[in-house]
Amino acid sequence: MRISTVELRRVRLPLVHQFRTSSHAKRELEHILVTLTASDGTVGWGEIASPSGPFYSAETVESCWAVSRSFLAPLVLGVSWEHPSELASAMARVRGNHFARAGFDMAAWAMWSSDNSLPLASALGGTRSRVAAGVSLGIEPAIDDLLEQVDARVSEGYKRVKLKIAPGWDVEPVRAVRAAFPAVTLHVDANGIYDISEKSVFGVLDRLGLTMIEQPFAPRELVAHATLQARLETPLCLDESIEDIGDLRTALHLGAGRVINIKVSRMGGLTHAVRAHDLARDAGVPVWCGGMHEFGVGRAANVALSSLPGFTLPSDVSGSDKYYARDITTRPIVCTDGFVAVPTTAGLGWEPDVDFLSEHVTDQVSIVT
Ligand code: OSB
Ligand code: MG
Repeated sequence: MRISTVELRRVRLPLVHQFRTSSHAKRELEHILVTLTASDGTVGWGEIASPSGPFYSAETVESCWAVSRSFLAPLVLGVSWEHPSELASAMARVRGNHFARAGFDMAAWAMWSSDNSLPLASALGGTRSRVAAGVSLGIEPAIDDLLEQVDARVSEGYKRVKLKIAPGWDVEPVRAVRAAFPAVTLHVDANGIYDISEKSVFGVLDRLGLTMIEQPFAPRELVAHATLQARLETPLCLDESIEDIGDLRTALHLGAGRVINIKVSRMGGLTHAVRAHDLARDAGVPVWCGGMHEFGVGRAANVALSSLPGFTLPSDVSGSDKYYARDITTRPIVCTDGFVAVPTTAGLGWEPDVDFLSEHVTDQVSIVT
């Protein structure tokens, strides 16, 4: 295939509920939608789901916009390819910038699967007809607010609840949730905020029956994660630490975690996310798909990825309604009784609603050969 046009749209949507992690808070999101059109007219959509500021990873919406326009678009416009992995290899000339690369890679997979009349999930090697959905809850003003959130999500049937933690918001809220919901599958995510000398907090959390403790330390502190993991019963899960296959290989070698959160954005796209899945599966390490509050396009890619056999833990594929009053796709992504059905139609499975989208576009550019 040969791509003849790249369109980039910056799209802004408000969140229905403020989301706070140990690193930042947000009330609205601005993501970049990538539309690739091939010379035969086939179209593929992808989403660059970078947060606005460089607090989760080094990327920002601005950096993604600049790299996409100046480097990725010219690069993909010049390449002839038979499979999305070839385009991913071509884009790997660009170091880092994984969120930006992910948007292009996702669009290539959407285009390729629709051109081959395959659902995206099957194109990736997915085997499940529905995927178990977990939900991620931010830091709330007070414990009662958090309990209310957990109650609502558990009643809706979500299969797992993840709580964001930070110093000053860890043992107390987690204990309160555990006491009120003794049977709920619960995990915590620190987004790398704790100092590697921290012991007592993890000692207490280790006795609260958590499925995992996600990213306690800074991304590059793999040895510290391995040391902590050796002292804990609870599996550690790595998120920010795993930006590429090399990171994953190192983490598995060190025993830095027993669970891996695979994010399409953080890994630089579906091509690398599938490779990470394969490597973890060969090592006997369970994985789940993490989210970045994706709009419907990126969320659809997460659903497809989560259908692969190694995704044995509930993924962050909450219904669109958990984050947006109205999603950018013609149909929202719906979670029923804790599951999202994997589409059986060719391509992404959800269509962007271009009219609705255009009302929320803050900037757009079209780049042609
Ligand atoms: O660590 O998973 C994270 C959102 C922003 C930054 C980091 C994270 C998150 C989430 C989003 O938890 C969860 C979702 O998209 O469903
Ligand atoms: Mg995380």
